[in-house]
This record gives sequence, C-alpha cells and structure tokens, in this order.
Amino acid sequence: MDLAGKVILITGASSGFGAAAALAFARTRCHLLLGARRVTRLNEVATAAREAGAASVGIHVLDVASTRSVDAYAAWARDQHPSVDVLVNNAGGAHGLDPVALGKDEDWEAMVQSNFLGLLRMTRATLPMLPQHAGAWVLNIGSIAGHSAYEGGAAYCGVKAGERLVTQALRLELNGTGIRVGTLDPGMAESEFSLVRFKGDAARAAKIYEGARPLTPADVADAMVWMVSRPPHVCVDELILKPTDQAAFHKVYRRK
Ligand code: NDP
Ligand code: 8X3
Repeated sequence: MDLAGKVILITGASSGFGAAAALAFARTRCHLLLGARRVTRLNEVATAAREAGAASVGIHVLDVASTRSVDAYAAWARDQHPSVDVLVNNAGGAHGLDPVALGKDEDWEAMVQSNFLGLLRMTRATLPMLPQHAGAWVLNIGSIAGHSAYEGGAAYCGVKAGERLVTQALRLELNGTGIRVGTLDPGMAESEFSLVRFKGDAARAAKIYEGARPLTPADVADAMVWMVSRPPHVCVDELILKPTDQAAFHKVYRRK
C-alpha cells in the first residue's frame, strides 16, 4: 500500500524507535504527527523528517501518562488533519530491574502509566479519527518481554504482556471495520531504553549490549513500515523481531 499522503501519528517520537519511525515513514512521503514529552528533541526529529521527505510534520507535547495531555494532543491532531490513517503506540519503556521484593512504587507506576494505560488512552482518543475500510492501522509496540518473564522484569514483562492482550481485544472489537490492529514485539535493541531503565547509568546500560549485535531503531522502524504498507486486506497481527545473536531473552551470543 502506498503511504504517500497518509497521516501517521507516532507517540514517543523524541528518541529510539519513535524517532527512527518518523524518518522511515517520512521517506514514504506521508504526513507525520509526532508526540513526546521532550519538545526540543521532537523539533530535531521533525527537522530530520522534513529533510527525509515527509509531506508535512507536526509536533506537540504529549505525556501519555495523563488523560488531560492525551486529550489535548488529540484535539491538536484533529486540527492538523481531520483523519489519522496510522496510530503507532510506541511511547513507553522500563524503569528499574529490581526483583519484586525490592520494587519501587514509582517505577511500577511509571511503567503501567506509559506502556499500558498510555496505550489505551491514546487509542481511545484516536479511534474516532481512524477511517474505516481504508487500510487504517493501530500498531502497538510490545516486546519479547511480553512473551516470557525474566528476573527483575515482573512489572515491565507484565505491562508488555498486557499490551499483547489489549492488542488482541482491540483486534476483535474492530473486526469488520477494516481497521487493522497488530503488535510489533522487538527483542534487544540499542536506543535510550537501557539508559532510562538504569536511570542515566551509561556504563550499566552499555553492558547490556556488550559483545552482541543488537537491533537498531532503524531495523525496528523498517518493520513498522513493512507492516503498515501491506495491502489493506492483510493484517500482521503479531511480529517478533530479534537480533540474530538473541535466541531468547537470556540466550545472547557475545563476542569476546
Ligand atoms: P527510548 O527510551 O529511546 O524511547 C522511548 C520513547 O518513549 C521516548 O521518545 C520517550 O519520550 C517516550 N515516552 C516515554 N514515556 C512517555 C510518556 N509518558 N509520554 C510520552 N512519551 C513517552 O526507547 P525505545 O525507542 O527503545 O522504546 C520505544 C518502545 O519500544 C517502548 O515502548 C519500549 O518499551 C519498547 N521496546 C524497546 C526495546 C529495546 O530493547 N529498546 C525492545 C522492545 C520494546 P519522552 O521522554 O520525550 O517523553
Ligand atoms: C525491551 C526488551 O527483553 O530487554 O523490551 O525487556 S527486553
């Protein structure tokens, strides 16, 4: 499906997968609506996306953890374009790697708010703008963490497992509307993810990728564009994308 002229709304577009997705979709000459909390970073992404060929780029502050912010964002988006063809629910991330016995309320709450409630809020606010029977998409970004648990990942794995089930419920609810719904579930990818998880500890974040060859945000963005550009009668319900070096969360091949 040709994406030129389509309207793509991406949450969490200030870094990592969201920023790479903005560039990848820009190359298809679509219109972009970008949101995140760091507006300065959004501005930089918008400049790069215009240079990459986007038909237009709009940015607006967005905190998916706040219903008020999500509703203000949706009202702004409606002013830019009456309809949105693709919603990419990407905003989120992990906070901490503590076992449950040492877990912190603020970390758990931040993960539930952004990855889980934020996705529900954004979807509720955007659904009235999605055209029916024209190949529209709700593309949610999950994780291999939603498929199997690991120590220290109880809350993060829990919210990403929740994301899969929200995706499945929405797929059932929207069947017959022509609106496609699916989840893209990456494994280890080098972005600001680990820096955020480890609260700015760059050395600890770098260790996660040491000796391995992780996915890049551009790899994940390529998969997003592929999913969204299938013909309207084709829906990729679930796609797991992992580095060749990562057979499972714990099984990572590392070069010396
Ligand atoms: P980054 O930390 O690089 O990007 C996260 C993005 O989410 C940022 O743009 C951030 O923007 C935004 N964000 C976080 N919280 C909020 C919020 N409350 N409101 C609005 N925006 C928010 O990480 P990734 O690009 O790697 O992560 C993107 C998604 O992919 C996340 O959902 C993550 O869980 C998932 N994922 C990541 C993997 C990895 O290994 N990197 C693997 C599998 C899935 P800002 O801070 O400006 O608001
Ligand atoms: C991020 C990937 O496996 O580190 O979702 O949790 S993982």
